[in-house]
Amino acid sequence: MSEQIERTLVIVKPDGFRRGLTGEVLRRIESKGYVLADLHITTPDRERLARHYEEHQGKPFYEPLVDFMSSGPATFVVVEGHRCIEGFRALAGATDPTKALPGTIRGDLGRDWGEKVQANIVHGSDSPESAAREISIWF
Ligand code: RTP
Ligand code: MG
Repeated sequence: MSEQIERTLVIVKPDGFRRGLTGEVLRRIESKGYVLADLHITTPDRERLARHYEEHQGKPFYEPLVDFMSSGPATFVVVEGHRCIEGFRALAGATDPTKALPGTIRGDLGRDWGEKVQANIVHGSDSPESAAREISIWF
């Protein structure tokens, strides 16, 4: 079967940006063999975050999540490569950085800071449908 280029949306979240981890995250994506197809830095606005996180509206962590995500600059990256949606989720590791395995971005670089919401450095789309929807929101 021939290679099929897939695209995913990666966000280096405001905690990753503040901690100076943007380059480290991009390095891991490139080292894995994926391509950085597009990239920009912006402080996410609440209107686009509401669309991005619509599946989480009404959950207890929703408001803290939007507060956290709009707290400063973040880097939005379109990543390309065969099976990169699943592949980046593996690179990122478990949502909870305390449980994320060493070797993953969240496992190596993240921890629990005792905040209301998990500050876990990166976002990665979880399906082809989510990736297309999320890329259209931010690009
Ligand atoms: P992401 O969407 O950021 O790639 O992360 P994910 O799929 O692993 O996690 P998801 O369930 O989609 O949740 C989105 C983000 O909300 C924050 N969260 N905090 N109980 C909590 O403290 C909690 N639950 C979710 C995290 O920042 C998570 O990445
Ligand atoms: Mg998610």
